[in-house]
Amino acid sequence: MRSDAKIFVAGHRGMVGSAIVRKLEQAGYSNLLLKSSAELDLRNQSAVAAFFEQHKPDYVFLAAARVGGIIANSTRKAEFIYDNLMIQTNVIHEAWKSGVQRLLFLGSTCIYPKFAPQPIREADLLTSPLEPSNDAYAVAKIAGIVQCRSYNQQYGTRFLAAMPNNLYGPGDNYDLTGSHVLPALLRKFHEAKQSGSPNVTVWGTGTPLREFMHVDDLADASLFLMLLDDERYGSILTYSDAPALINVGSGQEISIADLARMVQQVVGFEGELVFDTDKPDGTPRKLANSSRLHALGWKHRIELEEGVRDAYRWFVGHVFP
Ligand code: GFB
Repeated sequence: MRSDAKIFVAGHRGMVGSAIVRKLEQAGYSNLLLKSSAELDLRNQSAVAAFFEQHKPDYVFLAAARVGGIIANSTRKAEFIYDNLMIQTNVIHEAWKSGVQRLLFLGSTCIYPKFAPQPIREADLLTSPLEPSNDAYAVAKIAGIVQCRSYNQQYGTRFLAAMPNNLYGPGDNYDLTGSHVLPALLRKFHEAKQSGSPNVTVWGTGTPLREFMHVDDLADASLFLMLLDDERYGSILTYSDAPALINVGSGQEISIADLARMVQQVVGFEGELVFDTDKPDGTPRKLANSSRLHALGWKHRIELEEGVRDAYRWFVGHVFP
């Protein structure tokens, strides 16, 4: 990817897209195409077609998506399936039509079966039923993977799908009804500390295991994949058991209860934890097998506690000073 390559970062205002933009700028890429959703509604087929026709990007990072935590996923399934299908279908299709050289489609490890063998390999996709709380989101993302594969096979494109684990970091969503667990806990502990509340409620039993990664590590992995030489990039596209699909994990697995204790300590809250078992646990475990990415030479850099401290600094500086 030449330093003057025209790069479209779809979803650059979100946590993932903005981290990719920061990474690209640090790496010296300045010809970035960035459109807010008000300027370009990616769900609108003709608007997306006109955009690609006019700008003809060389590379695409497809980070635009409707995302959310376990409650948002289970209560707003229609939005999750419609928005994600529309966005990715339009962008992937127009990327093919306008001759994009490489496209990186970002999803999530919740595409894998609820009871997939752990750590989950790329080849475990579609081998047994999904976790029901986020099946609409997962089915949309699976469709995007299959779209990339199908276009690669039929049209000779070089589109790749990368599946990160649970992400967190600057620019996260701190709305308690829509957010993921880590930003929710940062906010809950912070507010409890400020108000002198004696306890903080953690959803579920605390036993589910999740793998977390700082979004700056995902941005680093995304650029790493985009910059792979043709042979290594092509090797991912042609894996016989899972073409065009690669996990991006950190291996940093922790129970929700231990995560809550870590956040409690980082924030400095001295009260009690209360587990609300009326709230869903979701899938019991979701650890990605990232050996393919590791074999290519990439590894995360930001350890969980350091990342949580960074996310808390950002939260205090931007959300609830
Ligand atoms: O992060 P989270 O919402 O999503 O929840 P998933 C992870 C775990 O944390 C669940 C528990 O067991 C939650 O019950 N949890 C505890 C909390 N306290 C809280 C809280 O205050 N807020 C939230 N949100 N959770 C999502 C999928 O699944 O993972 C998406 O729904 C996506 O599709 C994302 O794939 C990465 O990890 O369960």
